[in-house]
Amino acid sequence: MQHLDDLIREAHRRIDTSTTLVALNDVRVHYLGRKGVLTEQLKSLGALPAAERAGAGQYINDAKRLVNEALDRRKQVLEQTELDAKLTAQALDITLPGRGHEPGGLHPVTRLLARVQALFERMGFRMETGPEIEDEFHNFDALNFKLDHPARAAMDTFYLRDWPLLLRTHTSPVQIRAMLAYGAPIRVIAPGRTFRHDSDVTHTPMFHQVEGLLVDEGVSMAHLRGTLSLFLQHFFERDDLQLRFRPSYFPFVEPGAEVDIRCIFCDGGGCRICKQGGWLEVLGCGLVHPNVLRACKINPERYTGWAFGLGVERLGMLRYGISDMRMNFENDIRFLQQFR
Ligand code: 2U9
Repeated sequence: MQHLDDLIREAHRRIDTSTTLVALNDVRVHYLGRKGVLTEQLKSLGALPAAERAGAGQYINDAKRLVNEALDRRKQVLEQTELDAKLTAQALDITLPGRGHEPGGLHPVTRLLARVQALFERMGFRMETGPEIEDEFHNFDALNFKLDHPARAAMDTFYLRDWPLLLRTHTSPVQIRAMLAYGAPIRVIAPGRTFRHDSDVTHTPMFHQVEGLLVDEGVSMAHLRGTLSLFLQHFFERDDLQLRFRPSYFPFVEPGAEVDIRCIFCDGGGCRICKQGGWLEVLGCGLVHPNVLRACKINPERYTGWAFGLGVERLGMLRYGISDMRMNFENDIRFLQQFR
């Protein structure tokens, strides 16, 4: 009995000093398992004289019950401790706001196109589109390009294997098709993708243009200037915007001009953007060449017309300060996020 009391005391001490559930289970197996110390004690009862057997059995069973209860209590404590540790380690602040979803946005080129289109549609221009794969007639011949004009050379134009097909180098063939389809008078804008064999900070092999065309009786350079002036004032949101027409050459117009605006960054004082010149080139234009009208079955003795062409990415450079044209087409989310 003395031996048993020592065993029980030792069991309680080991239970109370167990610090993990695994260690506690080892203690349970050691005392109460199939070959456990207390279990063996019960088995050895048979060796006792019959008179002592019942009392000793009762004593051992009481001891087993007490040890069992002590094990259960300790188990609850350790389980709670382990749970507390786990909760602390995996602490979640459920009061924090969620990450949410970033709203998408329109690509800067899409925004600029929509803006230019909206302004011209308000002035009565109809939007026309056409194929990106064109032929030499609509892209060059009908636009008064001589056969040896340098822009036809393969270094500027992407020719397809199936001559005379090519990727259009401007949207002008759209207006050729429109004049052939509807005749004069006509008032259209042609937005879309164009392709040239060119790539650096201010050129990408694919870029967007908006071109405009107006043909009617008695149309002059004065109408052209008035229309472009109104458009540019609204586009740049400056009603005191100053324009400058410089003579220039394009085979499809005569006379041809390039249009500059007073630098919107320095108001003409001279800065990095206008290279100290005080002016920014924004588009090209002119009176439609009689040969072009003739190619479209319009009588140049009766009708005159004007046209303009602008590069959308170039307008983005001026309106949003995009310094490298290639950024428009890299799909870098840090670039695109700035146009939401
Ligand atoms: C037809 C007749 C005439 C369109 C024109 C320009 C001048 C011009 C450039 C602007 C920047 C091309 O994208 S860019 O490099 N365009 O300077 N475009 S007149 O004239 C036309 C178009 C169609 C039937």
